[in-house]
Amino acid sequence: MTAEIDPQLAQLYKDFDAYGLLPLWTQREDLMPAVPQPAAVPYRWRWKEIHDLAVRAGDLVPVGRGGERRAISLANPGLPGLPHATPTLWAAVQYLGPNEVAPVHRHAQNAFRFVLEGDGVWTVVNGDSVAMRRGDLLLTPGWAWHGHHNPTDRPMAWLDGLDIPLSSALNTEFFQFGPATLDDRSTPERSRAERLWGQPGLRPVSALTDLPKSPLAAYRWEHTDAALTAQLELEDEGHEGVASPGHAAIRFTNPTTGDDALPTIRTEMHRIRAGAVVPESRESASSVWQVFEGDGVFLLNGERLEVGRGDVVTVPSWTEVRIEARGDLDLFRFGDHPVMERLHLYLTDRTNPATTEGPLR
Ligand code: GTQ
Ligand code: FE2
Repeated sequence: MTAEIDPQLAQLYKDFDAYGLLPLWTQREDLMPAVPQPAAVPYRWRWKEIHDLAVRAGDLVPVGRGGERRAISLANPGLPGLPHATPTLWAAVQYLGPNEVAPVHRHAQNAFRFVLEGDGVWTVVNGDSVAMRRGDLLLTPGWAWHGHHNPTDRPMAWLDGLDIPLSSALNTEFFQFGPATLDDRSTPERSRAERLWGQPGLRPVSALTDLPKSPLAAYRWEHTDAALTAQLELEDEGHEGVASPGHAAIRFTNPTTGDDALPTIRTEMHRIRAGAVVPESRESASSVWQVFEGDGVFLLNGERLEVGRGDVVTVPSWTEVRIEARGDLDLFRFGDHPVMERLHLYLTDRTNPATTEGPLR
């Protein structure tokens, strides 16, 4: 039997097109699938590979006004041609050579830096010089002026995370150049932000108005490490505190509100004991993980990805994730959870209402 196409129906579709119209009924499953069907794919970048390429870019490509940053984005192969790790998140390796300066600018996009290894760069945020060292998380909230300078004779590379793809999808991009030269090239041990905000539980009485973006420019590894160590010690002593058995986790937060450090990006550090497992789960948020130390396996929709120091893994929405620690495994993770939560779009495989047959209401 040949499907005769009704000439009138064919004309209807032609006319829809001519008048800028598209019907729902031919695309319903793509537009409204039962669960998220991201084009982005689970993927792993090896630190050695991306770092070697950043070093080569350091030799060949100057950093300066216009291009602004020697940052190489981790581009999800499921989103061809786009510099996006997930539909909402940018992840990049940035490289600054000896005595180089990345010029001052500001933008609506929120940013952070996470340091896998090395030191010697100061990021200057709203005129406050912030040292970057191994294990530190440094914040550059939207609209903060920022430039980076490396006064040493050693290069440095780190991971950048921004909400560039989200901003692009929402058409909320704004950008402004700063002065041509970075005047403040001071190299303090401790930033003014840390001196004012960096003592746990202590708030300056001069700053009692809550801020949507964290005023604490740096979250130091010393504190992160101590918090994770304490959780596992408490577990050994039979007390509460760990996220799940053998799995310590902390979230970087805004000290004025207790919310996520950045309004659009969740940032966390996880420590999984050797041999421990974070069991399978799915969520309607996308994440990027970087191995800070140790090695293990990410099982993403059942696919085994071995990971070691510095490797970066991207986890699109609704990907089933299971993590196995081979040795003790320290993981930095960032995700778009604050956006999903604020829009009441955050679901997990345990809270998806469509998986249970409820009464029609
Ligand atoms: O360091 O200011 O990876 O503006 C992308 C955009 C880094 C930065 C990126 C940026 C920056
Ligand atoms: Fe920037």
